[in-house]
Amino acid sequence: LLYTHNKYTTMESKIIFALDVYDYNTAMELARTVGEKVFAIKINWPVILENGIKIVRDLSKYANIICDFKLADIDNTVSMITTKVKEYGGYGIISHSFTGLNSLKAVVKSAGNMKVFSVVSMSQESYLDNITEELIKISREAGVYGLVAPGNRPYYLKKVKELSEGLKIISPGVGAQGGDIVNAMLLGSDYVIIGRSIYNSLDPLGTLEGFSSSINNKLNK
Ligand code: 3DU
Repeated sequence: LLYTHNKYTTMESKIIFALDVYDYNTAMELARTVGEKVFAIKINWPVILENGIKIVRDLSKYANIICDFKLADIDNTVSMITTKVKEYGGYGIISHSFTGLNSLKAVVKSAGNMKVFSVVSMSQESYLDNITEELIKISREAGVYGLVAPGNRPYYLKKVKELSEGLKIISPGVGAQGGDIVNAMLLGSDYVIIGRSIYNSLDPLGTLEGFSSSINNKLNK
């Protein structure tokens, strides 16, 4: 198999798989199973804390990897982290935006051609709900590629969509956290992030395909 850029997807997928497991073999096996049926695989601290950053390179064999590190620090530190993710072949990185324009700009700069997504609203109530508009403004000014907004809280997803001016929206909160995939897409998500509903199911690939066909059935009519 030859891997060139954007090599993974044999079909257009609207799903980002949240691979929140610890074990290396489990992670690799899940990635191998669903890799070509998803837009990307999102990893978070659980898999990194157990395996280190090198797993980004290993997983990249199967899918675009988005590192959900929710960066929230000064410019130098977020820059150092972003640089490391890039070195290991990350496709994208997720940063907070409440730390302000300077930090977020540092992420975008160090990311180079990696996609930067910034969190502007969480899937649970948080202080960010008071400042979502400002966070979108900061994000746009910093030049991010996309925004993270909840797929299980219609009011906030709609609000983010209205102010997003073409930035991509990726949405957690579908499945285990109660959000509905079709509602989220209708309200403006470009991609939905799904973790537990897929990796805890007895048939991850079948479950994933079920989510995909529910989008295709409802949205392509
Ligand atoms: O609830 P799930 O298992 O489908 O996983 C959702 C993923 O998205 C998980 O990695 C979580 O850390 C991340 N996420 C949220 O759930 C909510 C947010 O506001 C931001 C990220």
